[in-house]
Amino acid sequence: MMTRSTTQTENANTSRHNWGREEVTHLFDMPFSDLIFQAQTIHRQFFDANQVQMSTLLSIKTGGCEEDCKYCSQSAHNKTDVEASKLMGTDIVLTEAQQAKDRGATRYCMGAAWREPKDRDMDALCDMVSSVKALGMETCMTLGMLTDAQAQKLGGAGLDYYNHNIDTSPEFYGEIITTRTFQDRLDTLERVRNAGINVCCGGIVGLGEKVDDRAGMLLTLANLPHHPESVPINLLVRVAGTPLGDSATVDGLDFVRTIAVARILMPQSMVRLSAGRQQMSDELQALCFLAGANSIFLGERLLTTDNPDRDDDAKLFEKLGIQPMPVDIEAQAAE
Ligand code: SAM
Ligand code: DTB
Ligand code: SF4
Repeated sequence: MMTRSTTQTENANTSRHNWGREEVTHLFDMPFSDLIFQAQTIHRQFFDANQVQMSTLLSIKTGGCEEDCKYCSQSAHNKTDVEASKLMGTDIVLTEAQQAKDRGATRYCMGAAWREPKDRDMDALCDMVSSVKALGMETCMTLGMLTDAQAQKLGGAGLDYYNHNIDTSPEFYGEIITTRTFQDRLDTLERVRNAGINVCCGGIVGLGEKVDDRAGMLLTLANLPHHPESVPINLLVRVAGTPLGDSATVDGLDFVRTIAVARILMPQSMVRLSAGRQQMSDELQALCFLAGANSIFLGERLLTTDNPDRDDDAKLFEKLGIQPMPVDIEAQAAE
């Protein structure tokens, strides 16, 4: 078996898993400066505040997905411009991954528009994992629901992280997805955890949820038996042709509050300022970093939508004094 770059047992058990809903609501209600100060103080106990982990995404199988996620460009239920494609070959994945590495990414995240992978695809997926690792990059996959055997197989190939989001609160979830349940998501997360793969799990802000739902989403994550090592907080990318294509914009400061609360509840996790950076000003991104975000997607494409230009990102990091996080520091994974 290939080794993973991080392990789930390295850290002392210093984080809480018994947060109450009122405590989380209270955090969301705090005066902004007090909240950011608390988040930044906690952030500095566990991380270098000027280092940001850089991942790059690739859609290895695009569109035609049978799930009905209301935000997604790739759902067959939504009439978007995205064209469906078959699973990409390892050779193309490798070329793209090498380019991402050359441009400064340390982790390569491969996403497929599936409800779940088919067993016949598992060998090709494992081949991608081991080949990308051989380039000296960390690997992440997001393929939908997994069986125990599939999780074990990916773990055996050396997969470092598996991304599977809860997306929103248990209460609001049914408004966004009807083709699989919140519990299905938790079950996959447990299988990933049991296979010894680091968990990447977060959600989306801007689905029409209430602040209470943002609290419910973060409370669910923070009270898992282990905090996800990586917590992506996505700002909804409004895609034409999806039911949420015309959703109201999110107040930037409310988005920053969500990042800050995630940082306070899960002090040792990497909090990723995930989708939506393209729609944010430099100032808003800077506030997100101040609130404790320390991971981003680098590269001009997310899965099917745009991410900031390389040059714009380079200028922003220069202005903010942000350095890429070396992989060995990342290894201080959440407990
Ligand atoms: N099909 C797999 C699944 O749903 O688990 C993997 C890919 S899916 C695109 C991964 C995650 O991306 C979703 O759970 C959602 O949180 C996020 N996402 C998808 N479309 C988005 C959008 N338009 N804006 C923000 N986040 C989005
Ligand atoms: C996550 O939480 N965000 C990424 C990753 N996990 C797979 C995906 C963002 C997708 C944004 C919309 C798109 O590009 O299709
Ligand atoms: Fe499919 Fe994932 Fe998009 Fe949902 S989020 S429609 S499961 S690709």
